Amino acid sequence: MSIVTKSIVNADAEARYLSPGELDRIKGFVTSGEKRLRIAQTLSESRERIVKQAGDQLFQKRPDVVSPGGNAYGEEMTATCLRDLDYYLRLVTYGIVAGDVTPIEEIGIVGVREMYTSLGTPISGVVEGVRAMKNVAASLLSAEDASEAGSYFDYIIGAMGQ
Ligand SMILES: CCC1=C(C)/C(=C/C2=NC(=C\c3[nH]c(/C=C4\NC(=O)[C@H](C)[C@H]4CC)c(C)c3CCC(=O)O)/C(CCC(=O)O)=C2C)NC1=O
Repeated sequence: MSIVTKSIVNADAEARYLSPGELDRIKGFVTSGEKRLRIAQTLSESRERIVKQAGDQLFQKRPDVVSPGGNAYGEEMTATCLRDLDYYLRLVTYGIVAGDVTPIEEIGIVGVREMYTSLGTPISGVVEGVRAMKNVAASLLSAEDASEAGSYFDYIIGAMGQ
């Protein structure tokens, strides 16, 4: 839910007008809108490059995951691994557009440890891949935009790293 919808739901539950604080937060959301959309657009357009380069960096750092016995060993499993990175990049663009990590949390964080554990996927490897995507994304953005985008990647890294 965006900050706009959330604020309206909260205010209406108490049959009151939006508070100055709520209006202020909505103003921040609207003011940063152009920047957030610009970032989401760049990341969406560059998704193949970001995923490919991040994958290369991940497999260089963690050759174990693509070696015999590794969870991403073999063409099909490697492709599934890269697909997961693409999923997380997509969720990052949702978060950036919403100005809120809730979509990332609901779609990609809740239950993720249990899921990866049951698949035998090393979560540290997924975190490494997300970190690599953050760096590749940063190289395509201005410093200011990279910092904004970075906070969403950091959210995933922090939430998975617990
Ligand atoms: C959008 C929300 C969402 C997520 C996050 C998601 C993840 C997800 N990753 C999966 C598998 C997988 N995920 C990986 C990923 C990796 N293995 C490694 O060693 C690397 C560290 C890592 C890549 C970075 C692999 C290799 C599999 C296949 C595992 C298997 O089939 O044994 C599966 C099992 C079903 C399938 O193969 O599609 C799910 C559900 N699905 C979703 O709908």
